Amino acid sequence: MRRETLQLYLVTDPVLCADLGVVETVRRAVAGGVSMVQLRDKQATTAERITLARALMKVLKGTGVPLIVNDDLEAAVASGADGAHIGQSDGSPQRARALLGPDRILGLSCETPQKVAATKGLAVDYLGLGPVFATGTKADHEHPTGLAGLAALVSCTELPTVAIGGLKARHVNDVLAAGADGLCVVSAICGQADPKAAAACFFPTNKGGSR
Ligand code: TZP
Ligand code: MG
Repeated sequence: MRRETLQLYLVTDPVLCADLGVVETVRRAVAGGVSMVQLRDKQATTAERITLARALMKVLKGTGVPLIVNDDLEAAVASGADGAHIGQSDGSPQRARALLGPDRILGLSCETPQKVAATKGLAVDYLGLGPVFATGTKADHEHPTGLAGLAALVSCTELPTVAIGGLKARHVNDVLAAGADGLCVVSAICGQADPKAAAACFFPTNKGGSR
């Protein structure tokens, strides 16, 4: 995948997005420059994820922004989404690749240099690295890496990488300087009164919406 696609990666949270809804939040955030979207809903059923993923695909059509489904390979394939993202306890990347087929995007979360190094040779398209900072958005997150820890993780791979965890627009320069290709955010956009403006704060020179 193109590294630029990871520049501003929005992960949706149905609770934080309750006011506007996930679909409208995504529509506005993409207009503000979001370059990739992940549907993440831990409580939903596969059927519900398929329905929501299809609605998101409609909103993303023609934008060039890929839709990734978190931790539900069946929903990713059935909805026609562009890919799936898995964590370290969501089954093996080999199994995920087999279910997704060769063309869909597969992302994997890695929290330690050992886990990053272990991706060598795997058919994974990008790595999600972190959490960089502590965050209330994910209750059970691993110990934060900090920016130096992020740089250490990036140095263990040649794959495209995106940083996650407590990231705000003020962290863009530091995260890119650490070597990551982009920033993955939840609460910096989900639940904000103006998701388009919130997204546009990250890379103000991007037009958004026409990728
Ligand atoms: N994985 C590691 S941290 C995190 C996930 C899904 C949540 C990040 O949320 P926020 O609100 O951008 O800190
Ligand atoms: Mg997971």
